[in-house]
Amino acid sequence: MKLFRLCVLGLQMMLPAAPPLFANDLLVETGAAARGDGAGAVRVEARVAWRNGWRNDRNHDAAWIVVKLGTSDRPRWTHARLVSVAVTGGAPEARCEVTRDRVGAFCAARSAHRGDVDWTLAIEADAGALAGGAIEARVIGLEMVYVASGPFSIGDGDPRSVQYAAYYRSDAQGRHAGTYRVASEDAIRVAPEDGALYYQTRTPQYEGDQRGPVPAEFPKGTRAFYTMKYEILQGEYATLLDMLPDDATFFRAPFAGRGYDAGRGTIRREGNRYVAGRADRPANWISWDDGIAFADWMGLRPMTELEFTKAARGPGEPVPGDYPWGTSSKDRLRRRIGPDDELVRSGDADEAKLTDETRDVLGASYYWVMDLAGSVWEKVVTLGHPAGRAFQGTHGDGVLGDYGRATNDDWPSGDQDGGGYGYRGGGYYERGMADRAFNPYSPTAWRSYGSWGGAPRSIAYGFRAVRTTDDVASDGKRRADAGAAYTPALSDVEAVRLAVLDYMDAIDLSDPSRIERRGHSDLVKRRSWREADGPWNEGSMPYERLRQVAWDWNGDGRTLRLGPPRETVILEPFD
Ligand SMILES: [Ca+2]
Ligand SMILES: [Ca+2]
Repeated sequence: MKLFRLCVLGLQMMLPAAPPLFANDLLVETGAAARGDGAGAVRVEARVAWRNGWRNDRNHDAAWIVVKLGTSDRPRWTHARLVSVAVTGGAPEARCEVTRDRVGAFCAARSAHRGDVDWTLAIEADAGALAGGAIEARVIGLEMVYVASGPFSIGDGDPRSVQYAAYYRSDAQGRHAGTYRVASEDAIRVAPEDGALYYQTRTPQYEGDQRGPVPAEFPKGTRAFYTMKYEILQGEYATLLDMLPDDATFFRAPFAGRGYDAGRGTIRREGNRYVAGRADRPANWISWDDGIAFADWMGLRPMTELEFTKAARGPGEPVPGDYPWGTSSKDRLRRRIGPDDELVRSGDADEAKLTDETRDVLGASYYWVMDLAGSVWEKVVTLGHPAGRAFQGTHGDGVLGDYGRATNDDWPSGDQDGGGYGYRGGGYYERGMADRAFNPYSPTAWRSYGSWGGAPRSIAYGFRAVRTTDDVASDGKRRADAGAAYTPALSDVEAVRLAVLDYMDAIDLSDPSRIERRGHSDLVKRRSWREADGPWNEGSMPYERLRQVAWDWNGDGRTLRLGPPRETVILEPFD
């Protein structure tokens, strides 16, 4: 069960007296919100709690936190850029990091941990252009799993997998010669040539156009990213609907069709509110445009076929016919959809019992991502269509366009044969259905619909979103990462220098000759220069804009910080 409880500020915190019943629950409650001291700042308190969290040698889970702001009366919610998120209480010891684009923050245990987490947060956010008056805030969270950087393998060692359009490493005649190792984010050659990536198709509309290359900008899964631990849940999707402008709800509401109620759908409208009767049930009947709208609104992005495979398998060489739980068998799987239409979550399927030895019981991936095979089909950006290969992995900014549509230009879009996306992992259809070749559980490499760019709302179709981490490239250089111009390593002097240079570009210094590449010691000098020159931002940029720029390098306590209005920029010490 995943609670997605949201309290409007001003109400008393409604905390449950007992722990939630099920293992996969995220509780996010918004506490008091008030305008802060600084111009444009809002301070929001929140509680974030879930069970069975972890940080171990392999990876960790986390909460992705975003804040929506409105004003009293009839709010039209806006996405708040975050300034800082501090953990003010709870256990275990935790750390929240605001992403570089300030769209949200990841909160995770700071050191080795396995068990419940329960934190109170103090969030400072940008009120943006919100008018005066009482501010209303909603903190929204998702459970996420960290997928580490590094190479991995796609395809299946079993040559029979080619009939399911599995990828493979080609020999000189275009035949299956084993799995294909994805070693970097470099472009991938797709061709029936020795060493290239290739696959067989019977119906290219479903399996892909066999063309390439897959450009370097296409997210390949060798860079670290966070994925949602579960598919979008009905309660989460109802929250999206509930906070959309009225006109957008007509396009995003999934429940108008016949068969919705009988087909496990429980989202409905009650007056002007949208609610889910079973908030913890995976959200089916979600189209592609619905899913990417959710991703954009939550500051995330769709995942690619390659990232799906990485999240399922991890870095190792797979056994033939593997499922995400690492074996080629479903015999021990207990996390199945029962006759009551719910995923079984008790007994052996209790997520508290998840270890590497019980992944095949819980249906957990190498990184402990849940339900990648089974439950509902995962929608992924495909390699097998031009609109998919054009994907660059930009992140949503929390703001939807007209008709409640995602606004990222590089994302495939369109439910009716839009192209550029497809389906992986299999899905559960009618009540009591027996296992078939790839329904509800598909072997990881099978992709018989991996490039099918049609997205009717269906009983077995869901969605799961991801986000690239801000981890720095080893060379400290800029990345083509959306939302962030580049990502400095916090301990990397070179990267901090770049940050400062961009900062100075942004404030339009009158003398470009002063913008030079400098080392650490020169940064300190420049600080002196700034202070000696007084409020150097005056006249070149409004304070609010300057503050926004500065926030891009704030939040870690080590790069840049901007004080209250009319104070100078301070370079914090860094290693
Ligand atoms: Ca699934
Ligand atoms: Ca957007």
